[in-house]
Amino acid sequence: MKIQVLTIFPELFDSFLKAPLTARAISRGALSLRIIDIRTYAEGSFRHIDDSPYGGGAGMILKCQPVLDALHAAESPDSWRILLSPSGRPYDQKHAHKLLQKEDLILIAGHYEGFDARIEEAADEEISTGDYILSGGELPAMTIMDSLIRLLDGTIRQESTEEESFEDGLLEYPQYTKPRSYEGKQVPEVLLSGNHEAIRRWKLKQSLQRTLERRPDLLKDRKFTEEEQKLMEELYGIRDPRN
Ligand code: 9D3
Repeated sequence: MKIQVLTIFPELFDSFLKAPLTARAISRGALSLRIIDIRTYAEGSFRHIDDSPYGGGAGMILKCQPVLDALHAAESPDSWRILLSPSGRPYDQKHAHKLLQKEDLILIAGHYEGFDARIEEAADEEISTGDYILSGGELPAMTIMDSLIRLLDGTIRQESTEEESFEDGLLEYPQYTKPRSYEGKQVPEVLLSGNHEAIRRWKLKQSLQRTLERRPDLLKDRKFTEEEQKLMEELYGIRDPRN
């Protein structure tokens, strides 16, 4: 997979490029990553990348010329262009799997400001990483890249993707390691029992309980198995405690 990032703060990506996950994917040849400084495309003696908005309003707007020139220099016929924007579609794990199918991604990050709307038209989609205001699209770009790179074959053990939170629609069960007792708090007895079937049921029950109590929104369209319904009956006295 090839990823190119257009940004006016390329230095913000320095530590991301050095991070073990990223460095390993690049050296394996699974990833090519290029950080492009939009400012190098700015024209005119003042090299302006932004300007005030037509019609008035606070703040500055990223200009078409430097961003679209940088984009056109980076793009190929099979590029998928993503604009990072607080007005974009909220990102999730399902979306990560969709993007993993693309061979050539271009991520466009703004900073402090909005984009000229004609830049939005040049993108294939707009993505937000969540409902909070950041100072720019750089951390969202790194968030998306991190989620993709860890899914690239070989960077992590296959089994850990499958068991993971979100992949089966439930939050993770609580986990413990040594010691068995810490400040008077004990590791649940079942985990020490060696009874693999009992342990599997306990983990599933914990996952169900946590999801129902913390993130009921994740369960909106989920179907429950017979076993899950039985476990929820043990927990709440009913087989489907939603709503
Ligand atoms: C005054 C209106 N603001 C939008 C709510 C303007 C604005 C604020 C902050 C425009 C851009 C930004 C910087 N944020 C991003 O570029 C951004 C972002 C975010 O702030 N939150 C979650 N996801 C993203 S993706 C890009």
